[in-house]
Formats: sequence, C-alpha cells, structure tokens
Amino acid sequence: MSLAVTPSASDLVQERRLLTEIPGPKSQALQARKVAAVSNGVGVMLPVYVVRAGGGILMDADGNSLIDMGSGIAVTTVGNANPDVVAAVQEQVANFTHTCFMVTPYAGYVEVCEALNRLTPGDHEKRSALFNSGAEAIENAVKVARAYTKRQAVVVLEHGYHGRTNLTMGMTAKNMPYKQSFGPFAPEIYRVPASYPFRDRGIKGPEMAEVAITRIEREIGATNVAAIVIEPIQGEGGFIVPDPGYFRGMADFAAKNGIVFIADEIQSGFCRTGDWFACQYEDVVPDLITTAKGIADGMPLAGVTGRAEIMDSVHPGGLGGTYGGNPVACAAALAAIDWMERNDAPALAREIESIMMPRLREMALQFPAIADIRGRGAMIAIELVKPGTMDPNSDLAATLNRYCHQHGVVTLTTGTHGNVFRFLPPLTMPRHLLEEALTILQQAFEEATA
Ligand code: PLZ
Repeated sequence: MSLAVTPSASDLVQERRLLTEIPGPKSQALQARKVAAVSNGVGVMLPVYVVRAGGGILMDADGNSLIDMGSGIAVTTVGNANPDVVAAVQEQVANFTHTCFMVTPYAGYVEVCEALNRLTPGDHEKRSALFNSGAEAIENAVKVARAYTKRQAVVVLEHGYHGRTNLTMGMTAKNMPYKQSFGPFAPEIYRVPASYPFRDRGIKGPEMAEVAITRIEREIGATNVAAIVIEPIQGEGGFIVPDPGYFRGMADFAAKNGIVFIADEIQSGFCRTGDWFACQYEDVVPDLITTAKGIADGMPLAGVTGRAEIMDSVHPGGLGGTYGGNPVACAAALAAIDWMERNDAPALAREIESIMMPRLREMALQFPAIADIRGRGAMIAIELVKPGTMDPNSDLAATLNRYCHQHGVVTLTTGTHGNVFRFLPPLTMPRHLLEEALTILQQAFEEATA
C-alpha cells in the first residue's frame, strides 16, 4: 500500500472517490455553522469537513475521499491516525491524561527528550525541553539563547516563518496574513538576506552569506547577537532551498562569534526531506534545533534540543508551561518516532521525491509558467511565474489549487508572493495516489492554460 515497505497505514480504502461536489452539502452546512461560531480571523482553505483519514486519504462528511498532499502542513508524516500512534495514545489516555511534568513527572517526557537527543545531529551531550507548538518552541529557544549569551539581538532571514505569537510574528517576514494590524512587535529582531537561488541572479551561497554577515556586523554588531534562527529549507517562505554554502556560512559565522545557531526544523524535520533533519544535508550541526509538526503525528508537541551547556544555562524553573510535553502527546511521539525508525522514513521521503521530480520536470517542459522546481524528499514545490518573466503568478497558483480541490486533491500554496505550489504528502502515500494527484495537477495546468 505504501511506496516501498507496505507499512499498512490504515484500513481506509486508498482511492480518490468523489460522491458529491466539493465541498458537499454536509460540509457546506458545517461551514455555515463555522461562519456563525468561529472567529472570522481563523481562515479555512478548503471547507471539506474531515471525518476519517489515513494512508494517503482524507474522507469528508459527505463520504468523499480526497488525496492528501498536505499532511495538515507537514504534520502527519507517518500517516494520519497511524495505527501504532493510535494504539499508543489509547493506552496512555486510559492510564492518565495529565499531571503537569513540572509537578509530578512521567517517563514519556524523558523518553521523548532522550530520542530527540539521540536523533538530532551531533554527538555532543544534549538536553531537550518540550512544549505545545512550533511557535512556543521558537520562543523558548530564543529565551535559552539569551540566557546563555547574555545578549539580546535575534537575527532572522527574509522569507522566514517562525510562528504567530508576538515574538515569532516579529521574527516572521511576511506581513499578510500573519502580522497586519497586530503590532507592535518585540524589539531586537533583525532581518538579513536569505539565499533564494531562483531569484538571486547567480549569487552563490557563500557570497550571499557574506552579504548577510556584513549586514550583521555593520548594523547590529556580532557581540550583541544572541541567536541566528534559520529554517534549513524555508517553508512558508516558499520551500526555498538555500544555495550550498549559505547555511554553512551562517553557522560558521555564529560559531566564531559566540552566537547560538538555531535551526528551525519545525517543518523540515523528522524525515520530511529525506534526512532525519534537513540541516544534515549540508552537514551542519546546529547549537539548538526546534522541532514540532511531524514529531507526534498531529498531537500537539514541540521540542527544543541542543548543547547541554546552553540548555542547562537557564535557572531551574525558567522553562515550562502547564501542558508542555503532555503525556498523550509524548506517547504519540514515541510511537511515531519508532515507526520512522522501523520503516526507514527518510528513504520513503526520497522515494516520493524520485517519483515526483521527473513528473514535475515533464510538466515544466509543457507549461512555461513552471519556472523552478525545488525541495527535497517529500517537501517539494514549483514556483509559478507569468511566462517569459520573473513576475510571480499567484493567480495561477490559486486557479490550480481550486482545480485540484474540486477534483479531490488537497494541495497547498505557499511563498512570500503566494505563487508557490507545494507538496507535503504523508510518507504512507500509496504510489498510485501520488501518481494520480500529479495527473490531476497536469489536468489543472491544461485547463488553466487552455
Ligand atoms: N517554524 C518553520 O513552518 C508552522 C504555519 C501555518 P506552530 N508552519 C505552518 C499557519 O498559517 O499558522 C511553523 C513553521 C516553522 C515555526 C512554525 C510555527 O509552528 O506549531 O504553527 O506554532
């Protein structure tokens, strides 16, 4: 059922099946209730209301089965409702649901930290701490870096995304929809150029790192910088894979200047890119690494992992939160991590890449709007332009997205200009559904450009 190893992910029939229009009448009725009950500020991309999911399928309230090319934004990497995760959660939830680790602890939290310390890059001594969301992990990584360095400045990148809390909004590059009218933002956040090979007019990675480093030295002063926070592959910014040498150049600069180098692997981590962590591709060992999303198959859990001397520099009681490292979320994480290890999840991600890339390259020959194909593993995207120019084509991205949705494929767009079409299938995606999703994308292009 899956790509290679057949880790039967679910008893849901693995086929795309449309019984009604999308969204169907039951979903439409639920959406009307949503509008009446849920803040308008909480957007919904595709209002099909899900009742079951697994393998490569999302099933909605009207009985439609859609192909899931989004994994809930890179979360259900081991397959939605993965049976191992379900069993672990059920066992834990029947034993106890919560104690608060800071009050009376439990083994699951410690075991997740042990797994994070073992799996993240580098064989130095490490410590971890657990939280509820990616944004919270970033907040805490910055707290730790400031406590350790006794400095304040935080350096982030153009096109970076780190969350929606006040600090992480300030660290996020894009205004709409994340920041508009929500300021003022936290101080001491500085943005420097990222490496964006498609739009950098031939500037190589090391050269772009020099540009960013010069900016840090001139405008902030290296000795004032607590942390540099970088996504090894930028997610919400448009699946931007930096040119080789950029990421390493920034990490080396941090090391030379006593700056804590933080890899935000919240989207790219946990086997998504064909490695356990995307920073392994350039052989970079970050001081701290933030994780969330794929760690626990959708149960809310996030982590900060890093050098023991940095993580232990915080005073006792300085880190925490009522729910951080909730026992049910920890049980899910341990089952998800075990599944990834047993099924060689990085290889499954690479196999998805090997199926998608040739199909996308073929489409690019036919449709000149596809100006760049990039990403790694099961984190792949195409950037769309107005043919013959470099102008972002967000209208086409929206049109393709609509076509795919109406034809039962859940796709996502991304990017600073909204012109990047991204693919984040679960690693349990059966090959025939992956191929079918690509065929529907092909048809979407045909119709949009007819
Ligand atoms: N860092 C690299 O990708 C979350 C955002 C969806 P939270 N990305 C999806 C949305 O529109 O809110 C993300 C990320 C990276 C941090 C985060 C934040 O993680 O769990 O959403 O707080």
